Amino acid sequence: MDRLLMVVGATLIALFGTAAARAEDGYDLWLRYDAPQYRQAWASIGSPGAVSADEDHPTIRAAADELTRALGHDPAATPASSAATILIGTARSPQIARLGLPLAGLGPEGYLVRAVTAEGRRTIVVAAREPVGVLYGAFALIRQAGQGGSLGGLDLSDQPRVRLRVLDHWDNLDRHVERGYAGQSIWDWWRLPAIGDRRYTDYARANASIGVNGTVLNNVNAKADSLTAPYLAKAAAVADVLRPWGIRVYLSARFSAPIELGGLKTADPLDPQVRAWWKVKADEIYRVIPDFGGFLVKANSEGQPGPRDYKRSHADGANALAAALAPHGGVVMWRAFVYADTDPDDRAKQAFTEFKPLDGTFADNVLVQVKNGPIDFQPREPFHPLFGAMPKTPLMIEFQITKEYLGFASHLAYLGPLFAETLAADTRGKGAGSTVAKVVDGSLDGHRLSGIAGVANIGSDRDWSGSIFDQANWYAFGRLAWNPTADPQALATEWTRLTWSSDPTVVTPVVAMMMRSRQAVVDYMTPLGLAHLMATGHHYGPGPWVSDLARPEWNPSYYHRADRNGIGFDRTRTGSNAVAQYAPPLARRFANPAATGEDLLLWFHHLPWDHRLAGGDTLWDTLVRRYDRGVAGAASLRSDWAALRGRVDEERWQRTAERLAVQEAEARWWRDASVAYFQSVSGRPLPPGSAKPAHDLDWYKAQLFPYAPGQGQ
Ligand code: BDP
Repeated sequence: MDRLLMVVGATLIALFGTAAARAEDGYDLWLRYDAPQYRQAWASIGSPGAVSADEDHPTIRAAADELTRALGHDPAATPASSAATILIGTARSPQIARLGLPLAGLGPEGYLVRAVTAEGRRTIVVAAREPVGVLYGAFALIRQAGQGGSLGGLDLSDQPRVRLRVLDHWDNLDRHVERGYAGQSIWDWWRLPAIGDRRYTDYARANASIGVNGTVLNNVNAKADSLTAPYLAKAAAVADVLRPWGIRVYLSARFSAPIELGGLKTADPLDPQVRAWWKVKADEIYRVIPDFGGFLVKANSEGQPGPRDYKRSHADGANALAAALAPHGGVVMWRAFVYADTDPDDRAKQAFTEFKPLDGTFADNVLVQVKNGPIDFQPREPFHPLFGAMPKTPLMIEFQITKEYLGFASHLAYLGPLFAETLAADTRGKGAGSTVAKVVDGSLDGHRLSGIAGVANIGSDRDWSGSIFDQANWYAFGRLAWNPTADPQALATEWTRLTWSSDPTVVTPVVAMMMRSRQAVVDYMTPLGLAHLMATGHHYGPGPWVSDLARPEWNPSYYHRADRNGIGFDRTRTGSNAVAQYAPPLARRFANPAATGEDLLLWFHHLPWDHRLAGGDTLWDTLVRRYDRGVAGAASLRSDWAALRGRVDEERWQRTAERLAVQEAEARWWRDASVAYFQSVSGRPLPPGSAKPAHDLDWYKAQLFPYAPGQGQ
């Protein structure tokens, strides 16, 4: 009998003893509270047995439950007694008030986390002015525990620099996600509102943990249906789940809804009936969603209706909706992503041309939402010239977290460096130091409203984002929205410890892979400042040869302008003069190829193939070598990952290895197809040591992918 028990015991140890090898499917994201470092961190402060809170508020309850879960306890069970405790609350809590903590200086979302001794007990106190600050403090404490190491002497305090930290879901009502590569929409509109999903809560937890406080539930290419009573009831059900986690719901509004839903003959924003319709609609929304955030609007862009249809300005349109929301405290996020095939001017200039003159004419509760670059979420773009040029208007920045143009969810491209590169760019709008980050957080021009939006990469896939590494882009987005000057490498390190392992032999190589991954993608897709060379429609794979589409600016040939003599888009005075949209010191820099820098060279300049770069090589040779460097980069990501087998759980290792193999193969495909095409134009030999493409150009042109995921509908 005893022997039998021993055998069973030994088997159990064999099965469960190797904690690192526990099967994981990525569902827990960066909130993996079973990871060994948590236990060590809690032990360092006496293994708190309970979370103590004496305020009855749903957000405080959410914070307490999350901490209880992170401590490894069952939130439903009676708290265990121990010598240590975690005390959470606002100044309205008598226990917190007694401690006399300096809470007054914190903003409404700020927090303070400290190790103290209260009533003779070791206590970690998580305190804030408002419940949502307590929630953020709880997650800061958990994040700290997840980094490994001791929590003794803890003293953390922080608050967000940006007010609206928003995910934009490009999710349709039939659950198709435009530019989504992680399954279907998590919003199951058909089953809502009666039938919920545990995922909604876990989505809220994940977002709260990184500070995201708003979500736009539906696609910017919006259907008016989402503003009908049944769909508002569905959105209200989601809002009810998200509310305790400090997250407000927003909706994309279709500008022509007064016609489609209201039966009006016009959607003219200055028409009194149209304005009355929006007011009644806003009142209806706030009856079911009392803390509704507001509208996101894509107007007169890529076929969407808008105020220009009635010869009104974008400000007229935005202000009409803003007037309806203002009595309820809602905002309008009005997108500046506009360009028209009827406008012969450089596409990169059109948003600036249209919006800059409107500066100062938007209502107080309007933010203009500007993509990070002047074209469209490319692997690398200069910052959008509207940043620094509209001081009287709060400008939100919009990033794309989903990787429409960076290899979908199968390529590793950590976007922290892309986001940070844009945010750190100096617009020179008000002299040196006028960074995009300061424009966006409102500090440069003293705006009360500020915001950052990211197009979500979240779907119904078990791992949420289509790959484990794509979770890092969601994470980095949230953390940079909280603090736009955060260091992307520090965020990669933090995420890696939470997601993969706190073992330095994992953290160091994984962070190194992440930090070079985006440049590798730039190199094998669009090196030296090239852009928009992907195939038509789905944007999957290379298509630099495409030049027969009806709208000129939909053709890759419009962007690269390669011919027998050279390559690149001349945006200097001899070309479109887009450089003049930047502040004078930058305009001068970008007008000069030697000062522009290689990363943006062909964005601003059309140069001969023989043009010599700083390193002494010709432009042609450098271009090919950049493509080669990109392929080598992808290959090294794969081999570095191979070396990590056994150091992280096998299931996630394997899933990641599969994707890195796809990335390497597709990097070669991109490189070979691009080199084959550009060589057919330049007529030049490949530089020594550079391999011939695997196929001829016609083979690459013949590759078609009608069923690639994520297409617009
Ligand atoms: C483009 C996408 C398209 C979006 C558009 C937008 O291809 O699906 O609708 O951006 O931002 O990059 O509105």
